[in-house]
Amino acid sequence: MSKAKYTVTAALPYANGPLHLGHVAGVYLPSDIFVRFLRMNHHDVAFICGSDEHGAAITLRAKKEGTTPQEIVDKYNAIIGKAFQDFDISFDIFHRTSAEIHHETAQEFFKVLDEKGHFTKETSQQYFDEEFEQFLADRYITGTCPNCGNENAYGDQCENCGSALSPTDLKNPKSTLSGKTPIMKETSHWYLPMERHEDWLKDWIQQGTLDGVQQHDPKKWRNQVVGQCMSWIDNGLRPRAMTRDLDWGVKVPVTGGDGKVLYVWLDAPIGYISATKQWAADNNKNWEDYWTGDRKLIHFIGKDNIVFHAIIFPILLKAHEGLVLPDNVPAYEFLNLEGDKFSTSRNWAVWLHEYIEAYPEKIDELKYVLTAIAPETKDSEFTWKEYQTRVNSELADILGNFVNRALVLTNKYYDGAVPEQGNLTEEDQKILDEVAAIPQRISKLVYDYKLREAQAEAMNLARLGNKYLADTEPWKLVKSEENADRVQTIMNIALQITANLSIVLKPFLPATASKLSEFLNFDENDWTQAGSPNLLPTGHSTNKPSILFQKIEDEMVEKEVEKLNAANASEAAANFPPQKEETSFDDFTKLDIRLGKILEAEKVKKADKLLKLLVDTGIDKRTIVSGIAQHYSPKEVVGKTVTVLMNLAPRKIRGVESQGMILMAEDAEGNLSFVSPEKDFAQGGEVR
Ligand code: B3M
Ligand code: ZN
Repeated sequence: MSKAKYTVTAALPYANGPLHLGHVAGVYLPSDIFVRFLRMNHHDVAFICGSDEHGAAITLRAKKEGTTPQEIVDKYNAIIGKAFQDFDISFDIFHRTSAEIHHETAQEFFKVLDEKGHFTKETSQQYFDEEFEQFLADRYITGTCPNCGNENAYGDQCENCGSALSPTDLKNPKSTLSGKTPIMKETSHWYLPMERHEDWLKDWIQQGTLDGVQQHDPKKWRNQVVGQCMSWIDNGLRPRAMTRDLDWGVKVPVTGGDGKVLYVWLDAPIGYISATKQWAADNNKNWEDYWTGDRKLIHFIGKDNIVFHAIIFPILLKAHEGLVLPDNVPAYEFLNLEGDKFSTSRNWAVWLHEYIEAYPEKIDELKYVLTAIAPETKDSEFTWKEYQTRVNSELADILGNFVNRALVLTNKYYDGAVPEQGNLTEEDQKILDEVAAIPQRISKLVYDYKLREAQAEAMNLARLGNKYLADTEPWKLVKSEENADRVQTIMNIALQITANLSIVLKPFLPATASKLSEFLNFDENDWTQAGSPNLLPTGHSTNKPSILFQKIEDEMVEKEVEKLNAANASEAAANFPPQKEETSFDDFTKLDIRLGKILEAEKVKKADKLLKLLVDTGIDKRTIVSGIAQHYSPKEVVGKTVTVLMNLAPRKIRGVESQGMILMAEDAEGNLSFVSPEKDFAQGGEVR
């Protein structure tokens, strides 16, 4: 039976910042392990990635840094591309969506769908930022997620609960350009009427069939992928705008498209195809071999990309006709860091390029730990302490220790030559049976995308060898001549285990596997050779080993944790004023702070920042003027319970006498929030 052919994609990282360990653990490392394994098993495979260079994430970063989107994407495409290279992620191509071949491919794709009538042209009211004179979509608008209450949800998705949203779904929408509440304005766009595809999608997701013909095995899809897709479908698919009023992106290639670009989630997945085209052109191949016919398309992604890869892109691929649909979408949950979420804005991250710069000799140590804790089915946690524990007590004490013993003793007893494998005891045979079984267990786990368990299985081979030497103690037996044959057999088996490790570790720890090959003078890339009891013939010469893994000292852990806290603190300090001078408790008791309820609200004439509020304080109803009009509309605040500084001297503001102050909280981005009790207290309650 000919081997299945694969096209494996890894989510295109936005070129608006560096990669952190969360990105690596949840997409790029697992996809690399999977592809390395496929290559060792003689599958025809293309491994595709590149940077995602359009969308609001890029233009907002450019605005923040006072530069152009092109400069931003050039900078981060280079940083990310180099980090992947230095971390030995073996893409066949790392491309980019600002490349001309991508614009051409995406425009051609759009025209095919448009000519086939898969879009509808709709005119609608969209949010518009009057100050910036720009329509707001996707990440240009934030607000409260209707599903989970996350107040920083984006106009196209909530990264907290993974929901795909439309801007009008958001509560308290705010422009990320001006910070103001946007107005609604008419515009027209091309929509993908996804509801038309509901029937076939349901069968395809749940049964893996198209028109009754089996396409893929849905049992191999992760529950959270099927679950999220089915809840999206059950909530009713709706038309989704596939174009935007923006100037940075792939221009809409049909009449009426002036000033409009393709929606980034239409454009970016087509980046997989354009990258394949570029790679095929560079390597004298036909790109269509990788996107048509009998080919398994696998999308490695994070869970916040599920609906874009398992619903929207499949609809587009099917509508285009002639292209394969995904065979699997292994989506990863989130990796957290030292008890908190990774956060670029709070600088709570371990950046991949910084790790590589600091520890160029510890690439496999990080690969091992990230695979061992990979968030395959639930969120997981990276801590520097666990990194140290796993490197020291698993890599060094088990794998490193075993390999070192096997080779040092071979060099000591036999001058590096593989001794003869004599008569086998029952225990020996059990060991060799296990040596034969482990590679098969690894294979099944990898084909089922269970890479965390697969790596653990590979480590079990090292455990097996370590225990075998500890139990047989050849260093004791060798003391008497009568045991010479027995010691030869033990050492031969230990070396066969080491040779098998040099094969089964290759997908997970390629640098370590190479070192083993060097020690053994043996380099086998054919997975089917793994499991053999005779990889090294008698007399084969081996080399003296070096230490595979240096132990991680406490100082490194302390340094990294301090660096993390310092970066977070400096980020916070950079965003917040320093503490004011000390005050006394007596001074504090002079402040009369109580809960109030806003009864009425109106804008103050000729003052775009002020609201005039009527507040019930429990002891009276008073007028208070508050500078929140750019953050809240009058109707949004009526009925809210707020915290009031009561005994502030009355002040006339724009002709209105204000008796007190409403206390507000402000975050690093300048967003405001009322300071309200977490319990539903009535007005009048004292705050102290
Ligand atoms: N650029 C990654 C993200 O959402 C997004 C993936 C595109 S894959 C076509 O963080
Ligand atoms: Zn949400």
